[in-house]
Amino acid sequence: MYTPRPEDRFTFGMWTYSNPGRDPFGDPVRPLPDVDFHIQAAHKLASLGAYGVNLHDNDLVPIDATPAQRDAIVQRYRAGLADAGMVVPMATTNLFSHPVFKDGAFTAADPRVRAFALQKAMLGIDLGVALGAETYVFWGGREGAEVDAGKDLVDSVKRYRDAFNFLIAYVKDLGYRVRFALEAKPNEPRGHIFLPTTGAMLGFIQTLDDPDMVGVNPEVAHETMAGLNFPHAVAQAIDAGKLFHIDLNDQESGRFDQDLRFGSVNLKMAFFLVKLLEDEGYSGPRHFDAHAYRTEDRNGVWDFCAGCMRSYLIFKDKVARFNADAEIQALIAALGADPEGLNALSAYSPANRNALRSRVFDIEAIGAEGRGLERLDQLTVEVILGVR
Ligand code: DIG
Ligand code: MN
Ligand code: MN
Repeated sequence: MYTPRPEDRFTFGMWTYSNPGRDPFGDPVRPLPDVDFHIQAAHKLASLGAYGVNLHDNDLVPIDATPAQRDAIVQRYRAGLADAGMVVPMATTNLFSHPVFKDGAFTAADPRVRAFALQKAMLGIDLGVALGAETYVFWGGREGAEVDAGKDLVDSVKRYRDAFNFLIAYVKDLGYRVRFALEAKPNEPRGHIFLPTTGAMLGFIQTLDDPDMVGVNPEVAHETMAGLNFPHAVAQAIDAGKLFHIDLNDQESGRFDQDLRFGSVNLKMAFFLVKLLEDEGYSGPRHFDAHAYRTEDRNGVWDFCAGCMRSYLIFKDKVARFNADAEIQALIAALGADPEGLNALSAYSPANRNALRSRVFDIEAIGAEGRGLERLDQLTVEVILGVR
């Protein structure tokens, strides 16, 4: 019942299952990956029921590879992917690891860095398209500041926009079928990252030359780090028609970016997130941008991958039980009941204006009514705990 299948569209980034477990205070605890491992991993993930693998350019192709070396690596990996029956729905550029990006990429004050970032992003898009990606993510891990005197804050937004307008034009010029998804994060590795939340990204997208080409890739851990309610952020993205991709994981609030196994911390968040994605018919990949605890060996990594997918399916089953629970649905229906037909007055017209202006409301009586949310939340918790 909770066995993942390709049609569930679960995906993992190369950097997730091959995360070597290094941290600011510790060396790698697992071997670093090579192309052979990535091909083995594709087969392993397929055996676990996954749909695809995502990658940064340099997860597969070293930053100093020659074009011939790049082509050979891509050819080998494509063959391995095909063997494993796996696809690459999303790709992205690493614009944050190399020291050249230490003060930003698209928003770097140094025009040489901005120019190199555009070149690298174009080559990364070429690579992603060659592997079949239809979504291209931009996470601006280094786009930010510790010293606000170091770059003009308004120019930084303009430079960000110039970069995306350039790359949108590039994609159109080459006829690529790919859409961009912008991923927000409030901080880490920079002290402050520009466009720190999904909401900020949604506002920024509207300032681009072709906003339709660009959506968002919200991540659980990142909105949670900002102290925000992740399902609420995703709901706004869905309403805007901008949920092009999503990064699933888990996170304890007030911590560094933990990228924990999906469903391992905030059970209620996970329940309402899965409910939102399933009820709203989100058809994109369920991408786990997470990694195993540093305590784990590679077998533990596969436990991590299997756990992410299994937990998603368990929550999906709980959502179905919630949606089919007569008592719960009756409570929800009562909350929004409209016996006086007031919903009809919410669209402006002279008649509705007059009706609203002349209506007498008994706000004391309305204010005194109980909303029954304690009962509803208790029943919700009982569904999640498996006793309903
Ligand atoms: C980190 O949350 C970022 C990078 O791993 C990658 O660029 C992006 C794609 O999921 N998420
Ligand atoms: Mn993260
Ligand atoms: Mn992410």
